Amino acid sequence: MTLNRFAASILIFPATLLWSQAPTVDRVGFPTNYEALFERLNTFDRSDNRTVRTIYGNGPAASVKADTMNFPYGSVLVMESWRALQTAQGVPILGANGRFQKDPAAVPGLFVMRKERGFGEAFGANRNGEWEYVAYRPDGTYLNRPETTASCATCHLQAGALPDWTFRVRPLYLQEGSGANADGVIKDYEFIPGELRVRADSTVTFYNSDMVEHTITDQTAGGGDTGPLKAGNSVAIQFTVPSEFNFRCTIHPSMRGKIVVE
Ligand code: HEC
Ligand SMILES: [Cu+2]
Repeated sequence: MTLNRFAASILIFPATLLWSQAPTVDRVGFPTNYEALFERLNTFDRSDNRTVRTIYGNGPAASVKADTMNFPYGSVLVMESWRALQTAQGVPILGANGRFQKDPAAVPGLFVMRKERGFGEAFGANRNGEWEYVAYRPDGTYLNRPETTASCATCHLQAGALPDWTFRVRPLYLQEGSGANADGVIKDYEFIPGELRVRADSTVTFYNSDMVEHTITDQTAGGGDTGPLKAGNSVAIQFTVPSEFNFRCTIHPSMRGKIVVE
């Protein structure tokens, strides 16, 4: 009888632990002066929540360029999440380059992850490698204290071990992707959409979401040519006067598309 109750209390113990499996001490540390001291790895417009997100890495983190990513100990990644400038209706106001702009009145969130030997153990079943997480405001106060970072680890688990539990630091995004939202994509040897209508003086961003290189080449003699656009790269093309552009990929001539500038 006594033995049974003892066994029961042991069973409850791990269940209680599951609720709060996160570090209790901040071993990540506020990334003082990250804008000047870290390397800017990637910046992109996130349209679903209308933020401009910039990822910075310190020296060790920025040294990782290979296809398979394995960050050295001492790596620190900072993701600055900044509210985009937008109208009262929540429509982002684009800058001259066709990109979201930071709202100067907003206070960004700083999401930070640090990798050190043995880090992450406190996350238990949700541990992803040797990373620990914390989120700060620029003044050093907490958005997420260590105790509340179980969700960070749980979500980053999705990224998988191959890119070392990171999402957007992969070479595909690191290289030349502009980070703007795409007006058109190139996928599976096709321009999508095949025909695009834009107003004069618009900037159109194309992403190559395919695994191979393609070009966007105007078919009229002397017309514009992007040259080979690598997988994961993007290009912004500005159209100034009303006209019709028929373009194709010079590498795969059956790939054709059209932009009507109205
Ligand atoms: C709901 C899932 C989710 C949660 C929760 C989450 N992240 Fe992320 N995190 C992402 C995604 C996805 C990205 C890639 C950027 C994007 O798409 O917005 C990212 C990117 C990052 C990056 C840049 C490196 C990378 O992986 O690309 C850092 C640093 C980061 N997150 C830290 C944190 C911290 C700290 C927390 C908790 C306070 C947290 N994250 C919680 C999904 C999540
Ligand atoms: Cu092609």
